[in-house]
Amino acid sequence: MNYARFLTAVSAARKPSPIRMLTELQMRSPPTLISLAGGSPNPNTFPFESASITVTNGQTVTFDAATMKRALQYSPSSGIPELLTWMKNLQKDLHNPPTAAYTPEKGQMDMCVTTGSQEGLCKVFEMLVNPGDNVLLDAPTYSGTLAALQPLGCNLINVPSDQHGIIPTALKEVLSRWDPSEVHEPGSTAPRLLYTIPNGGNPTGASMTAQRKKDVYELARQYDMLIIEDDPYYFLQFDKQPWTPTFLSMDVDGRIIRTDSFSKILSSGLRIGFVTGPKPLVERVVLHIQASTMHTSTFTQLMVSQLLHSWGREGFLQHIDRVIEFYRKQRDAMITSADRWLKDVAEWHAPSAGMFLWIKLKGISDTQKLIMEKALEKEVLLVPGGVFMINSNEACPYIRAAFSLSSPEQMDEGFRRLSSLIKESL
Ligand code: 09M
Repeated sequence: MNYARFLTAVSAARKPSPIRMLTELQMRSPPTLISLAGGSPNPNTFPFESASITVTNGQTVTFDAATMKRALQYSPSSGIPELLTWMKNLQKDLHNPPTAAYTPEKGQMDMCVTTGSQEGLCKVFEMLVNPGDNVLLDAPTYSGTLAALQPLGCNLINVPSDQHGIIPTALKEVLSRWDPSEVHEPGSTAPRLLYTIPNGGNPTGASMTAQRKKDVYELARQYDMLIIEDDPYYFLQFDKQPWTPTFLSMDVDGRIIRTDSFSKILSSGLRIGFVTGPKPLVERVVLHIQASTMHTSTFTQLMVSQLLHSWGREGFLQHIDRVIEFYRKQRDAMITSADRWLKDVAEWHAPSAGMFLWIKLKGISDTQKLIMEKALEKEVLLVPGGVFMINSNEACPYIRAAFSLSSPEQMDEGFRRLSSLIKESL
């Protein structure tokens, strides 16, 4: 793959920081090396000494004095090595990406740690999106993606989707405006990027089938596009074991950039996410990190890494099973309440992953006013669907309900209030 054709001028101009290169060299050197090069502060002056964090299963994550010093110090921009290695192994075992065995130039699979997947997405967009570019996505989509993409001045093109995500024939139809043999010509306006949330979509709850992913990947090959696979709800697939094959698992060309997140399974506040993709592109993201945040908090990376190492793969997957079990019950409770209160006034599809129910209100053309004014009076809060649309001013009859935080009783009462609100508004 010719990755240079995908880079923005800003991203292509990024150079490694000479100081960071020296620091990373020093970290790999024997302790006999006397370095007067590093600008790291002396951790002996730092006020924290040790830590002991109790894990729900009774284990503890402990930072002795030496570990604490490391946790409080600068660390590599791509992430601390033990966390990266653990994650690379997991990624290879879960997805078996063909690119794992490639040379770097061919798009060898690489990874970096990001401060939540949001940071990864934002930096990936900045790396790839020029003003005026045509970018494909299946709207409604995550408002944080729109917030990161829209200021870049690109033209967002909606690909029709349903409860199984992007409809391949519809994507083909959208792409038929361009001739695949001309996408490499100078000045071609053909999209070079497609973004999608393949499992438990936010806000729709949609999950793509393996066949649809295969068909979409084939179209990406035909038009030489990169696919951004934003998959924070991968580990929240309720009904399927083994989990649906990912785009990453099909990536024979090195055209997939995948973002993973620990936000929904370990902690959202620790801010740990990952970008997986072809080495030449992951390297550009790391250069951006170097020039902005420098790295994700060493403390939180060490905390998570120690937990993962003490759990091992099996312990991690057992934890995931418990998380899935929780959200599956929550989903079931929400569907039961929706059936009880909303059957006559709304419609929805039960999601097979994620934490959202996407509800279409019947007879109400736009939910913005209903939610922002009247719902608050009735003491029930939902997200009006418009915020997930490419054009947020367009009337939208949908609302997003999250089943993550409320108890089944609260969901039931919330939907009772919503139902009476809708009936009053008709
Ligand atoms: N609502 C998300 N989604 C959200 C949300 C959020 C505060 C976050 C998709 O934590 P990260 O950075 O790994 O997650 C970012 C992210 C990426 N991609 C599809 C997501 O849904 C997180 C945070 C308040 C509300 C929030 O509503 O949906």
